[in-house]
Amino acid sequence: MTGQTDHALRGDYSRMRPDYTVDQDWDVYRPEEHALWRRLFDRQAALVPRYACDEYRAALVRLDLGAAIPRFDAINRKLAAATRWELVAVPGLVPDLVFFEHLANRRFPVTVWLREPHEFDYIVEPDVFHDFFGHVPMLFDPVFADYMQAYGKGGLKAHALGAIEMLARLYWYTVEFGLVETPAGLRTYGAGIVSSGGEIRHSIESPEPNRLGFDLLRVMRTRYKIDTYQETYFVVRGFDELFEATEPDFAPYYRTLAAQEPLAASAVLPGDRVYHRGAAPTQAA
Ligand code: HBI
Ligand code: FE
Repeated sequence: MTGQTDHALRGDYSRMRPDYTVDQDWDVYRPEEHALWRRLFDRQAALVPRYACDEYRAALVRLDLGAAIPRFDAINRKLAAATRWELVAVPGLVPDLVFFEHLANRRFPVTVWLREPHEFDYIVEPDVFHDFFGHVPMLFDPVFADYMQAYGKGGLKAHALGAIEMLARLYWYTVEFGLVETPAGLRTYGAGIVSSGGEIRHSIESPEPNRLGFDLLRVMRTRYKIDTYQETYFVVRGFDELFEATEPDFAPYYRTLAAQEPLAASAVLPGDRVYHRGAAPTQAA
């Protein structure tokens, strides 16, 4: 979810603090919003056992999110004990630098508003269901939690080097749309996938998209589209692979990448580790 949206942002930014946080005001949610949350939760919870990784599933079971829009402060008590992360309520998308600053301090921004019923199947901006159901369970995994903080610290440096776009690609192809290899086959951990009614199945079962091995430079070189299913999913062999990838200083990578043409989302290169070569028409070339 990059901050570059061409439409006005939906949230109410009028009451936010200098760090873009607001109070969740849980009592303001209407009964029909809790009912919509339950419908969204029930649809995804039925799909998670088959398509989501064990780390995600183990956390989701412990969180008991199905009854109503969660109270961030109640979950924070469990999250702090598990990985020292804290959820902070925000009106919606926040500027890149603000976002990275929160992540670098183990604070995850969660949007407070919920989509409208007609957006049941698709929403452009992240709402509380995307942010909470999609992102929060993985913050309970210690290795992934450390990756998210390392990502935030990297974002602050990338911002200084004008390399935000490359880092946004890393976030997009891992945190939002990442797959992981397991003994039982490929599973998802990406928030954008696990919170989507259609893409959770598509990402694992469809013959259309490519499924390629994660490689940091390859991912940071690859464009993405925000309003269609992904044409390529990248697969990590474990979350420590993600954390280790963020260890080195990225500045040399940015210099290498600045000298290379970005790749189309559908590209497959000779050096790629190919789990599945996509069959979609756009791949023909
Ligand atoms: N703001 N609330 C919020 N949530 C995001 O996921 C988010 C953001 N601002 C910027 C941003 N993501 C992107 O720039 C990052 O994906 C790089
Ligand atoms: Fe997200």
